[in-house]
Amino acid sequence: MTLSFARENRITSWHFIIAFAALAIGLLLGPLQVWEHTGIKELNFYPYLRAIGIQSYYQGLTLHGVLNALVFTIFFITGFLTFAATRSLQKPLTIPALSWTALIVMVIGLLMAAVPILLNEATVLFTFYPPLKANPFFYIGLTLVVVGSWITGWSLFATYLAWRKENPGVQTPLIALGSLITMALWQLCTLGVAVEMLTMLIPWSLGLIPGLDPLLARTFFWFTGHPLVYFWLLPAYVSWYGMVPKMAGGKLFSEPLARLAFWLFLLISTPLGFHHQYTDPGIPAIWKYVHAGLTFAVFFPSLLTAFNVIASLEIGGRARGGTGLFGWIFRLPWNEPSFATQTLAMIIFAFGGISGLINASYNLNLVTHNTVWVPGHFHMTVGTASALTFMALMYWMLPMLTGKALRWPKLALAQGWTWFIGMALMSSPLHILGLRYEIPRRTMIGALPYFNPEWSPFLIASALGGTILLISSILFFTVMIGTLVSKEKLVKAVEMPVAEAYQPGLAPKWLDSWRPWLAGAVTLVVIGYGPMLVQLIAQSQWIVPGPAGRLW
Ligand code: HAS
Ligand code: CU
Repeated sequence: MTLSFARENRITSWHFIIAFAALAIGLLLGPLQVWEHTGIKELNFYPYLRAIGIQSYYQGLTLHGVLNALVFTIFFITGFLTFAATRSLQKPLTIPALSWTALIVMVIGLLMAAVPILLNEATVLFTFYPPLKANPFFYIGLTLVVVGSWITGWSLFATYLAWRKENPGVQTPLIALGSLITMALWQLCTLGVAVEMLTMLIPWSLGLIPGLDPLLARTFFWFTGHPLVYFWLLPAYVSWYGMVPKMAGGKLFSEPLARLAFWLFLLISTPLGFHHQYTDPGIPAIWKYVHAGLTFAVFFPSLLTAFNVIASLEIGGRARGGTGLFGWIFRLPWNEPSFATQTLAMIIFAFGGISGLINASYNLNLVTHNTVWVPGHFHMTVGTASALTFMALMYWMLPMLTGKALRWPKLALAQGWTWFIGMALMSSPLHILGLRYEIPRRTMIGALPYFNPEWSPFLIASALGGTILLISSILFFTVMIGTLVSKEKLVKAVEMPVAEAYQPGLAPKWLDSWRPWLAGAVTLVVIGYGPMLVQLIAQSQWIVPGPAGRLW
């Protein structure tokens, strides 16, 4: 009996339409920021933006951060995981109404959050740190986007439970397991931001409580804020483990190790948010060291991934006739847009990971924190490992969802390479400027009274990189829209690539049982956050009023 996934395709397609619409707008602010940073007056376009409603740098930066880092990612990921999990289980959604409801709740939330930003009433950036204050609809809207994403997860868990009942004793396919673990991690880690929104930011912005405790708010935010990065990363890992080895003509070198990596992310990702708060007073150093140690621990599953994915690519390269120590690299399908672009994303991510480890080092972080080093880091991680992988997935998913052949595949290939070159050129100077000159992040650098001409070569290189990224973005949307309007049908149906295990059936049972890993994750959260949260709540002073009066 051939299964129909037409409904799942429609749900995924709507998620993708909204995700890439958000990206299209959010991306545009990027080049404006790097051009302004050069300090070259002619490249500062902010005064002209007033004509289209962008009143301030911080409104633009909030649009850039919220649309790219929150809206694009959450809509894309919930759509992709719905697609990947149901295809991998070979089981359509058990309660599709739940997934539709999820999407509707997310869209309502998006509209509620977007309007205040566009009205310049929510210039609090994507981390919305109080005592900066926004229009309450901004907070309520983002809360609904997260609630909607939870409902997507519940729909996937219901489908999975039904699958488990119908397939007793059968091991969960890897792509489904990675997708479901990502959703489980998301449900656990978003409890922090849910508490922050419901008990602090929403009542405070509505004027129901006179003030709040910024340290407590930040702590709840970073309870979510770091595991959020793995919610962004793990869908890319689902593809890098579960699909890319197949595209390379290889096999997944170690399937058990891949499973272990996903479980370790669930286990360790949440209780380490203090590495974003090393300079926050009021958190004893000992707890910062505990979180630093756990951050180094969560580095490990990514190292496993690097080893396993490269070994899997090597199997593919050698199967294509590659020889010698590195000859296999050149035999990989570099002419295939989705494969090449994802592999380029991995290479950039390796450097983003290294700068993440430097961030995680308590003492080094005191040098890099709040400097442009950090945006340098996260444009290589979420801006490339995640965002570029998500774009690359579209090079086979769009044909699969539309039945149309990918238009201009060579342009798609050019898009991957221009993103790779543009991002390397945009982000590397930011690392140097942050480390050597401690230039502050989230700042109109070109307008700084202490602008130092020594910075200019690096800022101009970064602006050149941002310009190349703009060209890459235009290439991406050209290929997408070209494919959507093209009449050329696929000659052969596109299937989701599923990598086989190099040695099948090796994964032990404990790599397919949820209870111990979930129990471990919750226990680590209680240990890693419990005592400090009790103390911070007990000593909290809800007296910081934020800006006086109504902002709207
Ligand atoms: Fe981070 C700040 C530490 C990963 C995103 N991070 C941020 C912020 C964002 C972000 C958005 O400890 C700023 C938040 C804000 O606005 O304040 N980060 C880490 C660490 C990791 C890490 C230790 N970050 C990510 C990922 C992100 C992301 C992933 C998004 C997707 N980060 C920090 C810290 C801060 C921080 C501090 C706070 C800084 C401050 O002071 O504010 C690790 O998880 C990284 C592990 C990654 C690796 C790389 C493995 C390489 C792989 C690819 C190999 C394959 C290749 C292909 C090379 C170890 C898997 C080869 C190809 C062939 C052809 C052979
Ligand atoms: Cu972090």
